[in-house]
Amino acid sequence: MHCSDGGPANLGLFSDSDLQQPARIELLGPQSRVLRGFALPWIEALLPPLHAVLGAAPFRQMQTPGGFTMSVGLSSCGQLGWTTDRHGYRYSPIDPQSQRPWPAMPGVFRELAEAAAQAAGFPGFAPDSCLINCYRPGAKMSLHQDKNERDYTAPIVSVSLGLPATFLFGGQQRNGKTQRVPLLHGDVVVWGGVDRLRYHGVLALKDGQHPLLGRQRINLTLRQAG
Ligand code: MD3
Ligand code: FE
Repeated sequence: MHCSDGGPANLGLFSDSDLQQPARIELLGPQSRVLRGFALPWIEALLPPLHAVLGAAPFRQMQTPGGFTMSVGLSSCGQLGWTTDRHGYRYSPIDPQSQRPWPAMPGVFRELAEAAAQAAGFPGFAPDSCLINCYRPGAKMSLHQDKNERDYTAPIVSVSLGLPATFLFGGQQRNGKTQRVPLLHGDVVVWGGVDRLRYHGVLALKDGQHPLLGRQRINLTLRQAG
């Protein structure tokens, strides 16, 4: 196996085959899959560029159109970033806080997302947006649909880092049944096709200490938004 096969470089200290566990793939819906631990071999390569992005575009708590302050802190990188304020939800090429373009998407984010999408049956995924969500203890995300993207045929890839969370996966209507899915550090989820518009959310984060990330959960959500 070579570095160009898609995994992060390991400086030759050990072989890639020691690192990558066999895929543990769970079916969440007809076209959504949890890839347990898929991001673990990428973490070392992911964290320095993540910190650089957050240095240029720090987490901030945005306002919803209804006038509430989101409990989740948000940032973005890539050509488009998701934002919300009193005027509505939208993607923007400019960070409203700095009035500058969002930081570029680190290559390793794109490579991880493409590899995960491919492993879940969506080859050729080319994200132009990465939303970075920060959950502190107590932060949550209510049931919602992701409808601000131009093209619903592209999948969405999410990478969970830090403290564990309980993901809520509903149906096509808000009042339907929901399944609870634990998401742990290194888990990657890919949603597409018939599952793309399903309601989803995250329960309030339980307090804890993660050895790498501390008292928080960071979720990367990679999308083809434009
Ligand atoms: C399921 N974020 O940012 S992962 C969001 O963990 C969001 O921070 C959650 O929901 C988080 O919008 C959940 C991402 C996710 C994204 C799109 C989906 C899950 C989805 C679309 C359909 C079904
Ligand atoms: Fe969402």
